[in-house]
Amino acid sequence: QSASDSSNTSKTMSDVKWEFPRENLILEETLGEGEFGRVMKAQAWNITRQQEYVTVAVKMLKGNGTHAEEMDLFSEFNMLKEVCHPNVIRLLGACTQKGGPLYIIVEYADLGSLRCFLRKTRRLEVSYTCQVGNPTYFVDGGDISRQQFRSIPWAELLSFAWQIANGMSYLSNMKLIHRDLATRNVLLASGKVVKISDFGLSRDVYEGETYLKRSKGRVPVKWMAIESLEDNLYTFKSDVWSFGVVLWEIATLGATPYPGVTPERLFQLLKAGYRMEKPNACSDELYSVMLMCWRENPHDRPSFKVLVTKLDQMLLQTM
Ligand code: ACK
Repeated sequence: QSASDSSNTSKTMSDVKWEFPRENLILEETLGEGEFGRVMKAQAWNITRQQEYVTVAVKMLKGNGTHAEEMDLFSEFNMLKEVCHPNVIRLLGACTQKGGPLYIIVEYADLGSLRCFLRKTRRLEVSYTCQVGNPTYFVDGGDISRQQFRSIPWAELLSFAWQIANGMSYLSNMKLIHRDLATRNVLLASGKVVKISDFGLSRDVYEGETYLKRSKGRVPVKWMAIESLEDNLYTFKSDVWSFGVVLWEIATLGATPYPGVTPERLFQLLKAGYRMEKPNACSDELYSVMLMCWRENPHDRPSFKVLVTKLDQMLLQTM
């Protein structure tokens, strides 16, 4: 392709450094599907230049993806090219050429999403408690008593929180706002290493530190900061709010936030000062961090750097 006939968009879309031959990719089962996207498990030949097949995850659009969704996937590709951190999902390559669909190839996280992982731990406990009675503890959104029902060590939960804060601290240093931080978008690789994923909605911050969302799509209301709900404003500090919700998800082993509250009612409740209660299974210290993340004024919320330090201290206390 000559310089004269390549548009600006196609220049950012294809990238020789990352291009992977489609014929070297064997797609396997679907790992998950969203409204427009699909993630498939696959085997990639020689992607690590080791003359071997490596298990990878391939992100693509479903048939009904529009141009805007395709742009979101390209934007995710472009973000991933810039980042390299142990707690952020790693880009391995992409198939952008030869008229086929766009494939983004990332490292495979064999333990799946943190949300599923946490809920599975809980399900094991359901069968256990069912034998001793009272399964009502496990209604979605309900709390789990720390002493009685949690089989996953508290230090492990804190380690997940610490790793997410660490990855987010890196992203904010890179001037990237995630905009959809939630345990469903955090993956676990072997060794329970956290990988922040799903950059579809994330944006580079070129001007100032605020991103104003232009169009209304499906929005993750229960993870959104008060200013994002009110004015579509996204900053590093709105990611910090979402991180507070992630801490709540971790402490409840993957419950859905604001149980019983409809998304329509949430904004008024938050505006009136309502915040989620401390989960039974949560330390006072971790809950106080959640409340800091949910302060109405974004400037009063801690940075990810401060959150890493706080979680570090909490982890040390468990040793
Ligand atoms: O909880 P899961 O099994 O793990 O369901 C979701 C689903 O796809 C939609 O995001 C899974 N998934 C996404 N990316 C990856 C990946 N890189 N490695 C493994 N599973 C993934 C995720």
